[in-house]
Amino acid sequence: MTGFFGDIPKFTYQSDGDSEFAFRHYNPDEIVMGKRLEDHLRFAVAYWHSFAWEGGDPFGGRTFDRPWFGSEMEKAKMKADVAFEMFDLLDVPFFCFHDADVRPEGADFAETTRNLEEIVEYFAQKMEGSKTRLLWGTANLFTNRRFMSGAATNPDPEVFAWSAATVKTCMDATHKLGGENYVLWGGREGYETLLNTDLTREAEQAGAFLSRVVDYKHKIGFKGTILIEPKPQEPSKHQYDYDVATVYGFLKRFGLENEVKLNIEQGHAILAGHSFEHELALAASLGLLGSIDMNRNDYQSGWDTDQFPDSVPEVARAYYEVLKAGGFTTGGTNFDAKLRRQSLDPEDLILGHAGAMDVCARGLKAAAALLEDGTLEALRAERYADWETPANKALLTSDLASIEARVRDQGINPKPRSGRQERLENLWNRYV
Ligand code: XLS
Ligand code: NI
Ligand code: NI
Repeated sequence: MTGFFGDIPKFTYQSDGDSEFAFRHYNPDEIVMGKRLEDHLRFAVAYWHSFAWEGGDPFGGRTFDRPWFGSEMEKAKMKADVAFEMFDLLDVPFFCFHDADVRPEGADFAETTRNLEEIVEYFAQKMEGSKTRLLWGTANLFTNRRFMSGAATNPDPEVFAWSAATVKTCMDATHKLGGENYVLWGGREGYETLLNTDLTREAEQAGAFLSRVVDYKHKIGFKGTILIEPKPQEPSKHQYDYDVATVYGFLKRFGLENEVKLNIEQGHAILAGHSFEHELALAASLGLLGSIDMNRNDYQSGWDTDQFPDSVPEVARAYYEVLKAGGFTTGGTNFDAKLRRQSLDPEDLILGHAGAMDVCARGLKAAAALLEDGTLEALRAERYADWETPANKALLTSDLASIEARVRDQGINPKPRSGRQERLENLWNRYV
C-alpha cells in the first residue's frame, strides 16, 4: 500500500447513513432491465486526468503535489500502485490510458517503447490481483511538439511514420492487457490556417492511417472495437473529426463505416453546438454508437473543462439513448474528467468519481424506468403510425407524377397535428 489515500474506506452501496464515502445510488448489483447496474454503466477511470495531470491552466502551472510526479520508471510504478489502489477503493470495473500517461518518455523511439512495455508488464501483474480491466488504450499524439502540425495529417511524412509506429505499440499494449476497445482522438488532426493547409492531402493521409490501424487490428487478432472520438475545436482552430456526422462522412469516404465506431464525449457534443443526446441518437441510428466519455464542460466558458457530471437530468437523456440502442457492448462510461485545480486532496479525487457514479446511476435508472413504462416510445411510434399502411409506404418508392395523381385523385389535404412537446416533457420529468 502506498498510503496515498490514507484511511479512506472502500466504497460500498449504502442506502442510508451519512458517510460521504459510500455510494448512495450506485448499487452495482441492482438489476435494471434484466442486467446488473455495473454491467450497464461499465465505469472507467481516466488515467491521464486522475494521475498525470498536474493542475495547470494557461495562467499558472502545477498545483498538485503528487509523490509520483517525475520522469523515472520508479515514479511511473508508484503512479500505477496508487491508480490501482483507487480502482479498488471505488470498485470500478475499468480504466483507460494513453501511452504518455503511464510511461516516461525515453531518449528515442526504441527506449520509449521499452518503457511502455515495462509498464504494461507491471499493469498485467497488478491486474491479476484486481477486478479492474482495461476499457480502452490510446496513443497521445498531441502533447509532444513533434505533433504540433498534426500526427497522421502532418505535412512531414516522418511524423506520419512516428505516429503510425506509436499507434502500433499502443495497440499491442491494449491487446496484451485485454482491452475492450482502442480509441483514436484526433488531437492535432486539424489546421490553424487554410493558407498553409492542403485539405485533400490531409484527409487522404488520415484515411490511409485509419485503414492501416484497422488492418493491424485484424492482423494481431484484436477482438475489441476501434473507436474515433469526435471533437470540434481544441486544440486546433478546425478539427477534422468535428462531430458524429462529420466522422460518419469520413468513414464512408474510406469504406471504414463497418470497422470503426465512435467514442462520444458529452463536452465535445456541446462544443459542436449539439446536445449529447443528439450525438448519441445519431450515432445509434448510423450503427456507430461505441462508448462514451461522460464529462461535462462549464456552460459559460466555451472550452473543454472536463468536469465530472453533476446533472441527473442531463445524464438521463444520454442513457436513454444508450439503453434504447440496446446498451453498451464493448463500450462503457469513461470519466474523462479532471479535478478543479484547487482540489488538492486525495479525497477530492475519490469523491469526484464517486459522485459522478451516483449521478450516472440515478440517470440510468430514470431512463430505464421511462423506457420500461413505454409511453414515450408509444407516443413516438403513434406520431409516425400513418406510414405503416401499404399505400403510404409506397410513397417512398413512387415517382413524383404518380404521387401528384394520388394527391389529386384522393383529394389529399393534410391537417396539421400537435407535436405534443410539453406533454412529453411532463412525462419525462415524472421520471427524472
Ligand atoms: C480530449 C479528449 C481526450 C480523449 C483521449 O479532449 O477528450 O482526452 O478522450 O485522447
Ligand atoms: Ni475532451
Ligand atoms: Ni475524451
